[in-house]
Amino acid sequence: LSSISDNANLETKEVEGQEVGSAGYHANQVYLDDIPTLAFPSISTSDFQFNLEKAADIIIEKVVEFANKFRNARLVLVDLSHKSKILSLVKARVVEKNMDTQKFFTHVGDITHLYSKGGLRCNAIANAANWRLKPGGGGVNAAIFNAAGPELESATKEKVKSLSPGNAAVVPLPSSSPLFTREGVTHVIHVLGPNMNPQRPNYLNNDYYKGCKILQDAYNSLFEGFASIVM
Ligand code: AR6
Repeated sequence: LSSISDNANLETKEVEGQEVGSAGYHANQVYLDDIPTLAFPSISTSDFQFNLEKAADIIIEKVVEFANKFRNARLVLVDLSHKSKILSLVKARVVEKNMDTQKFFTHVGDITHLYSKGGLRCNAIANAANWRLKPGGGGVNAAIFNAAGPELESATKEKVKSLSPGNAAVVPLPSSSPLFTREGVTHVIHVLGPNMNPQRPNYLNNDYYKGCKILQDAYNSLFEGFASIVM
């Protein structure tokens, strides 16, 4: 396993009574350093049906670019299940490329409960949004809007009306939002990725030339947005 468990440099403190998760690290860890952290889901690979191998390559490419540019920041790719195919593909590449697992690792858990259930403090979380930036619709978008309360919808509306594919919008979370008070998240960054699902808007009809370009732009825009908050 590539992630935090193998990393001797990352100091962690176990919370008493927690069991060891099947990922091989303790489910509730407190990260003693406070490096600015962004947690993000794999953009476009579920409802938007983007190819997982191609997405994993792009995630690694963009994470490496970010890590070379911003040394004092951490990125965490999150998915709900230990069986997540995208997490496995990305973890394999992290090992292959011998990447610094203090600056980038994968985490299994709900992105709306990273601190309360996973002991992972994140300043910002990314949302795989829809172009209207509306709540609901399933996936991580529904989870984040639900968890953040109506505060996120109004804060989003104030900031931006819609997104085109490949773009991200940074939204400061009002301090009354449960995501802020419970999880310590100060910003949600909405990202609109490429769509390969014929039932959703801006369907790319299997055009992976365009699709890859848009996914690269989406991660660029997401990571630049994160850097603009914490640097
Ligand atoms: N915590 C962590 N990861 C999650 C969670 C969660 N609570 N929920 C889902 N994922 P998707 P897309 C993972 O479908 O493909 C929406 O309805 C999931 O397993 O949310 O970009 C929007 O409104 C997958 O790895 O996003 C858009 O219309 C990843 O998050 C559309 O779907 C992204 O899955 C966007 O589709």
